[in-house]
Amino acid sequence: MGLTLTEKILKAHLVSGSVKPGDELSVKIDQTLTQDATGTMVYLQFEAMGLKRVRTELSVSYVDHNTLQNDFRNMDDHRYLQSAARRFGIYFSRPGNGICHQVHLERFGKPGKTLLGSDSHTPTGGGLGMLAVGAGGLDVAAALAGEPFSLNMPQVVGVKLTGSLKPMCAAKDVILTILQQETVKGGVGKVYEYFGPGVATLSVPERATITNMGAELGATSSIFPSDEITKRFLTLQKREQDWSEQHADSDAHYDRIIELDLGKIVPMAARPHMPDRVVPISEIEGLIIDQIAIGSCTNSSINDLGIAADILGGKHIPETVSLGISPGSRQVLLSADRAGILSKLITAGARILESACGPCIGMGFAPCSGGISVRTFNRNFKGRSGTGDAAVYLVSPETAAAAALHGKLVDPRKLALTKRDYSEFTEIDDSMIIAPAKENTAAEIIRGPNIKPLPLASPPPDSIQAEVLIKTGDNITTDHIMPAGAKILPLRSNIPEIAKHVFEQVDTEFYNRANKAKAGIVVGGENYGQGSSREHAAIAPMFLKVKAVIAKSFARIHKANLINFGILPLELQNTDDYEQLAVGDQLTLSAVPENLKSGNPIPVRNNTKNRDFFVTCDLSPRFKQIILAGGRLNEIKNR
Ligand code: MIC
Ligand code: SF4
Repeated sequence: MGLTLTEKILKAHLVSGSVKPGDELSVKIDQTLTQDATGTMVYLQFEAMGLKRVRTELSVSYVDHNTLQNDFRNMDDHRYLQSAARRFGIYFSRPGNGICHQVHLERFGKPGKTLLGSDSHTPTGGGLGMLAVGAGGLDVAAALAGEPFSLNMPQVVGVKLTGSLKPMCAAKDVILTILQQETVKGGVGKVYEYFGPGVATLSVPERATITNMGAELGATSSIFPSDEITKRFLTLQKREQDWSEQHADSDAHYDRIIELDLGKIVPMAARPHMPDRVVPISEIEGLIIDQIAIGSCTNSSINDLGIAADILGGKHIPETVSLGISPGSRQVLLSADRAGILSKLITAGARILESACGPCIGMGFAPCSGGISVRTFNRNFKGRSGTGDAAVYLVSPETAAAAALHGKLVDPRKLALTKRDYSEFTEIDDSMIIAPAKENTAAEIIRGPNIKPLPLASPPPDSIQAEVLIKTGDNITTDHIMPAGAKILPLRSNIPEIAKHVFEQVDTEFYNRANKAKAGIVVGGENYGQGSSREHAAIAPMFLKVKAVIAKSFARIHKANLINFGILPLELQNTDDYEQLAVGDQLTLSAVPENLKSGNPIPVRNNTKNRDFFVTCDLSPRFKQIILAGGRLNEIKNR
């Protein structure tokens, strides 16, 4: 039987294990990417490993998240990252050069390669036919040191595309449709692999919009074949030598197949406050809006800005709305200038923001109180925009621009325009990327006063006595656990400070309660820790003495981050026991290391309720080794 593209790439990079479903395997990582909000931790961890130079084929350090620079802290981090890149042989993409995923797609991604990134939207690279996976910073630091990346063989879901998109219907509407069907937890443990005749009708940036937002399905990755369209994209990037053909065998076996006729896709929107609350625009047409934002790693290519300019060109936005545009990269900005797109947008009243994550992560352009904001982004979690009571709708650039023109949601098909291809205006300028020196250097690493050492976890004791500090519902995101935004992001290099904000949007008393308790436990529902890769959602709770999370189920990256930082990810053997647990309950977990080793359920005594129940910790041999060592840094040191 033939192989899927996912299996082919994994097999070609296999270090141990096999591609049999459910098996643990480890693979060689060719490329890594980091961004500044997770990157400082990555390079602090890499420094702690004591190597002179990275052992990957290519590694890039991007600065795109913390670019507001309200005080010294952001730029101190940038300096640290730049000096670490110089010292360890890493490309450095300077602030202003663009969002990591967009720039990586343009300048570095290669079909057939593996990419590990300390950002959950790393699968954007799947638009080029590479296997790109998001992970916690420590896993990326280990990959920089040449360690393979381990995962359980995901199921491969084939998405068969037929037909072609109708005018004003977009790639964003495709992934929103899939999210509507599959939900934010439907993709856990899966790779979505696209195939079929519809693939050839989508450009690389369109494919990348789809693979980018596969992260919202909870998927390990998403991937498209690499074909003539990919070749054309790389040729426009003056990188035709990086192209290779990549596709599944014609008789490949998929664990499941989803069939999607692109011709039937209609404009969609994800309503507040989850990316899977998707409805057709026609159902919510007429909604009055306050703000529109076009950009983010999901939708800020030249054609995304181009269609907005074509919709808005020669017209002006009404005085009731504010329109912000953050081009995905400096390349997009320069090309949009060359194509006359920028002047059309500016004349129409758009505010041109920096080429960075910006409003997507609450770094500026927050909506007004109770505001309705329509965004081309990928996440609409409550409070993420920077305004706690704002309502964010996720849409395509077509729908966003139509909304900007009318001050309300309008089905963009009513504008009867056809999307133009602006890619011929692609302007290459790598002058904001600093290439690594060929030789090892002893260049000094510059550390500002906000960069504090990383705290270490310790191995689990025989029995754990701890208090339930918080009880959450299903689908809790890492934004709930460790919020981002303009106030908190600058604290990413300072764990004692950032720890004060853990769970603050959900429960303002969490920090005080955790401080008073000798040790803590978090109780969660299904899909606990979905969303970003930020390991701060594990490191900061670890710093606050959280010993375990007891949940119904976990999201992949967060579970790995908990293990890496020595917090036990425990699943309720009987999910009904969830009802019995409450904040303040004193729990005793017995024979912890013994049961972790054997894989047997761990008995838990709820001393407050006088009840007993069991939790399970079903870990691969490698994860067991890490958790028993008290986290991955300890485990690497032990070796
Ligand atoms: C996000 O979109 O939530 C982020 C900010 O890019 C995160 C990374 C981070 O928290 O630094 C992600 O997606 O992994
Ligand atoms: Fe940046 Fe938003 Fe993309 Fe995260 S999702 S990398 S914050 S643009």
